[in-house]
Amino acid sequence: MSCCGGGAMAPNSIETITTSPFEGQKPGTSGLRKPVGTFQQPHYSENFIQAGLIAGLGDKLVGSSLAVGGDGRFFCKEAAQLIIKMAAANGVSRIVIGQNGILSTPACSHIIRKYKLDGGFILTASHNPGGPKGDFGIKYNISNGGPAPEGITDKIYKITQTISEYKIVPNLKVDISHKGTTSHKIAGATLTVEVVDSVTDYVEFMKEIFNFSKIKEYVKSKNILLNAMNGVTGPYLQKIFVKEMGLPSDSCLNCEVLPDFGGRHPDPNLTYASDLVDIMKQGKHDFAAAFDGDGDRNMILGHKAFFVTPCDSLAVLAGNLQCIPYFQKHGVKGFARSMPTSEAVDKVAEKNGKECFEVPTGWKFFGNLMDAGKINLCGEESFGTGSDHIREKDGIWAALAWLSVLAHKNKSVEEVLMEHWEIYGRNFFSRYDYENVSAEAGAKLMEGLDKLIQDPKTRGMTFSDPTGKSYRMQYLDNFEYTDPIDGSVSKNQGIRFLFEEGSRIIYRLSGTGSSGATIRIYVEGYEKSENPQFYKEDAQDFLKPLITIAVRTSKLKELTGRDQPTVIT
Ligand code: VG1
Ligand code: CO
Repeated sequence: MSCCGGGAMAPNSIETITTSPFEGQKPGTSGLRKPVGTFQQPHYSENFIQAGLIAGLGDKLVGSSLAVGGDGRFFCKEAAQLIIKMAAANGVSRIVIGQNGILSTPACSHIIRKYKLDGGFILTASHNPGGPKGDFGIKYNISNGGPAPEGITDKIYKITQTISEYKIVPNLKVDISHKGTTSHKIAGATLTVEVVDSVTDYVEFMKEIFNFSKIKEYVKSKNILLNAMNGVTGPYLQKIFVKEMGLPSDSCLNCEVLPDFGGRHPDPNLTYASDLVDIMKQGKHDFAAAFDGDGDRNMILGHKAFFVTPCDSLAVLAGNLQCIPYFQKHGVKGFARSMPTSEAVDKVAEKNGKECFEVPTGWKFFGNLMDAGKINLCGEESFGTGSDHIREKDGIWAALAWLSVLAHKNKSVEEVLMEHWEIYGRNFFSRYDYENVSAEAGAKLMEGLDKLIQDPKTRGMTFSDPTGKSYRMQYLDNFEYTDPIDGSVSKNQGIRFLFEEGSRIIYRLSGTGSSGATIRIYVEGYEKSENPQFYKEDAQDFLKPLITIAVRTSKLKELTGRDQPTVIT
């Protein structure tokens, strides 16, 4: 019998809604990312969430537990409520959610692990712009706290291609603006929703990993700047650096979490965080870090905007494990990097007798290695650094790790880098991004390169730039990865040209864009010199011949009409 009369639904009753598939719901490098308007279409988000619940939780779905958190961008709150309603209808019995639906990606990963949850939904398009005209994203993470591996994302995609119905409790209303636990009766079962403080668990964890009093002493004697870029890290930075460490509040910039990130790209690189670079150039500060929309990326700058490439950042941390209490306590077995990331960390591994793994682009590939205890520190050239404390990359962790190194050594960022290069040599690295080219041009470029690598003539060839600088080909392929733990194979992960003496050119298409294509060209060259001055050379100058060769060989100008990249890192 209905309680409300007139054929109205009983409160909290489960409805099964008929739907049909949408094209293109294939999770990319890190979840499904599309323009907000796409997610707002009737049934679009619902279809993807239903597929995520089924593929992610399988026969554990009824009675399972989930984390939900997002980076505060436009549509996060609506999506969080939708997930609660659908999780309830699918029999989930426990949800842990950040207050107002807000959790940074690393904080969400930590919460899944700490509360021993079966999985989670992270609501973010990371560094992609937000707002009603920007991007939104949904990512499913598994019980280890990491992004779902390809086996699960493939299953999600498959389900979205044939989906015909989803389940929802349309009337369920949960107040996520107040901390606390509420219980909801759903068709004879109970759903418990725990609204937790967005920052507390994470900050407590950082205090276990790092020596806060040592960092506090150090940062008080220096001028440091942290830039949240109006993404999710603002409240975390204020808690850690202002409240805990006593820095003035103006040392943390753009800390208000804005649904459109103030209209900018929340991407911590030299182009999109140029305001921070400009301040640092004035020479009044010793250290700066910036973070992306969901808080998993970081950029590290030293005095006068001395730029640490993410590849070097990883290698420096790997070379200075003694400065970080967590590594001292738990030990470090090995390192890993994504394929396009420079081989700087490999040099550290080699010299210090550690294993080093090379995986495809995307944090999901590190999870198995961490779970198996094979690696404890890893990173990507795309401003991602992290350890096995969680299963996502972690921007604030990286800044605290750097501050630990600086405090321990009492050296400047530049001095730490110089010392590193003198021991290991320098892997000069640069990435050229050509954003928003047509999907067709992107595909053609990759096809052309694929043909080239299959041509036996290319092997053993010497490539020269107009000045006569030449590189002899040593090995080339389209990178393929076999996961050493579960044996799963990932093909077509990027075209690699490996030259003699450690120079590399790598090409791949981005898997995080929401329309068209983004071509990424990664260029690397290695040098070891007796003269330390040599290491100060500008990477662009050092790599110029290789960049010229990379652009020409791919026929980039002819195929895309682009003369210049959108972003140079
Ligand atoms: C990019 C980066 C990759 C990173 C991914 C997600 O992917 O290159 O290294 O893991 O973004 O990072 P792609 O496919 O566009 O190259 V985030 O901070 O956007 O979650
Ligand atoms: Co991110």
